[in-house]
Amino acid sequence: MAMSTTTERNKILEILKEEQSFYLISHMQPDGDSIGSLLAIGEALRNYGKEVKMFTPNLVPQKYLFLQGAELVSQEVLLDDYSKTVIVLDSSDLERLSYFTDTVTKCKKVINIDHHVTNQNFGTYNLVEVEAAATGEIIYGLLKDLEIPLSKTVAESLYVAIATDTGSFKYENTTPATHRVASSLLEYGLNPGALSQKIFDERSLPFFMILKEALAGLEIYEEGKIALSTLSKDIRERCGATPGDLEGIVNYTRDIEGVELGILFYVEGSSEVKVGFRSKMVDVSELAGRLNGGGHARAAGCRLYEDYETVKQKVLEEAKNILNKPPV
Ligand SMILES: [Mn+2]
Repeated sequence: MAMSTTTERNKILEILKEEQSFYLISHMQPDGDSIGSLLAIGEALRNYGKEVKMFTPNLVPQKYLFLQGAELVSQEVLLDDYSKTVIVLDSSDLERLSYFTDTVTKCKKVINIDHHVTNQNFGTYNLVEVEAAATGEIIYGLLKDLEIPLSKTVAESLYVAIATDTGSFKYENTTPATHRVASSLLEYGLNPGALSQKIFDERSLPFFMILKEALAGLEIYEEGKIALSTLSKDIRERCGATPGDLEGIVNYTRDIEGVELGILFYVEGSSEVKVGFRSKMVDVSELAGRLNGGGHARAAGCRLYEDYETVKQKVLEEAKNILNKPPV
């Protein structure tokens, strides 16, 4: 399990204090935590007198565009000074940075801030706190230690980071510490109801069209313990779905009463299938790991380069193995 030492954390704090200019980047297919963490540390460092440039390999999803600084996030590889420190957020490995990977690797110092159990400790300095519910929770701790006063908008970005990675404080990763951080953030005058409506409740029409297809294609295995569905590229295009519209669809497979393990296949081509896993008790990061993927205990995924039928049989077999494994 990846754990950072106090020395490494102190070194990171020292770099954040002493260096003047940073590149910040978070992972592909951005979620609320990656975007919220990126914008929060970006704005906080800027308020602290630093120069920052923020990057993601994909556009900031529509529903997070209201966050302060979202328009400053670039998809262009404008990291031209390799002597600068690059801070990688919420990414278990460098491949999650998509077409930025090579350039980031060239930078002299890489600071890796993350909470995934599967983190590869790829940084020059690593701050991997697996007990943190979100990378945003780690950023909050760093900003406190740096004694950088939070603005309302920094607090809002951090709140969005934590609220999304905990599924609105519903997932098992939600700890007393998570609530303590969220509580301090609300002190900045945030409106949790309005934020929830924006980031959770309101979904695009394509999302509901896709959900309809996913539910129509539901299959049940292992006496109701496994539920799966498949979304072809065709269906996704017909519904006009962007990657953001697919977020959360997989949860519906897991949420069925009696189901322990939910699986969603996204067919990307004749020899590429992305797979999402959700569970109630089973450790799906282990399941994903066996299939060259990764993630969290209750939410993980993998990508397999074979045809759909082969992938489906392989995944089902491993899923059954995990499900029937005696508890440790
Ligand atoms: Mn995260």
